[in-house]
Amino acid sequence: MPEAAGRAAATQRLFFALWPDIELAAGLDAVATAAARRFGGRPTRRETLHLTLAFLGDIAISEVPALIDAGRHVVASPFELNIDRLGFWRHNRLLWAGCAPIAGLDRLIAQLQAALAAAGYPLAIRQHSFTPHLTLVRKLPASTPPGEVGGFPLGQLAAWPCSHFRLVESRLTASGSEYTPIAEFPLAA
Ligand code: 2AM
Repeated sequence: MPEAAGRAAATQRLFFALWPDIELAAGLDAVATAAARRFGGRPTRRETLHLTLAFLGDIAISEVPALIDAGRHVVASPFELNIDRLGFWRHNRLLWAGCAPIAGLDRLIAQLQAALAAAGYPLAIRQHSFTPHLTLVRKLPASTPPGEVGGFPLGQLAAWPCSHFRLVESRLTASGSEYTPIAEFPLAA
C-alpha cells in the first residue's frame, strides 16, 4: 500500500555505536559461535557486531541532520577497550561481551548524551543504568547459568583502539538486523 510504504520510509531506527575492526570482530565472532554451540541461541553475524553508545529508536528522516550535527558536537578523546568478560542477561536471554569500566568510554557516552539532550533528544538519558556491551548471542535458553557464561573462555582478543564512532540505521530483515552507517565521527585527542 503506498500509504504504508510512505509511513515506513518517513522514519529510521537509529543508534550511535562503536564498531570493532576486522581483527577484533573475527575474535568475537569465534567466541559467539562457540558460545552458541555450547549454550544454544543465535550468534550475531560478524559484520553486525557493535557496542551501542546511545539508542534513539524511530526518528523522522527530516531530523537526521540534527542528529549528525549532535554527533559532530561531541568532543571526546580516543581510548582503548579490552574486551575481557562475558555476561548473560536472563530478561532478554542475551549473551554479551564487555569490558571493565573505562573513563574514556564513560566520557564519550556522557558527551553524546549531553549533545543529544541539547539537540532535543533527552530520550537517550533513559540509558542511565546502561551497561556498555556487544551482543554476541541472542535467544539463549532462559535456564542458561550466568556463572557458566561468565566462565566461558574468551581467549586472547585483540585490543580495541576506539578512534571514531558512528550513527547507524537498523533495519529488520528476514536474515536478522541489517545495519547501515549514516555518518562517522572522529574522536580527537
Ligand atoms: P542489544 O544488542 O542489547 O539488543 C541496535 O538494535 C542496537 O541498539 C543494539 O545494540 C541494541 O542492543 C540496541 N538497542 C535496541 N533497543 C534498545 C533500547 N530500547 N535501549 C537501548 N539500546 C537498545
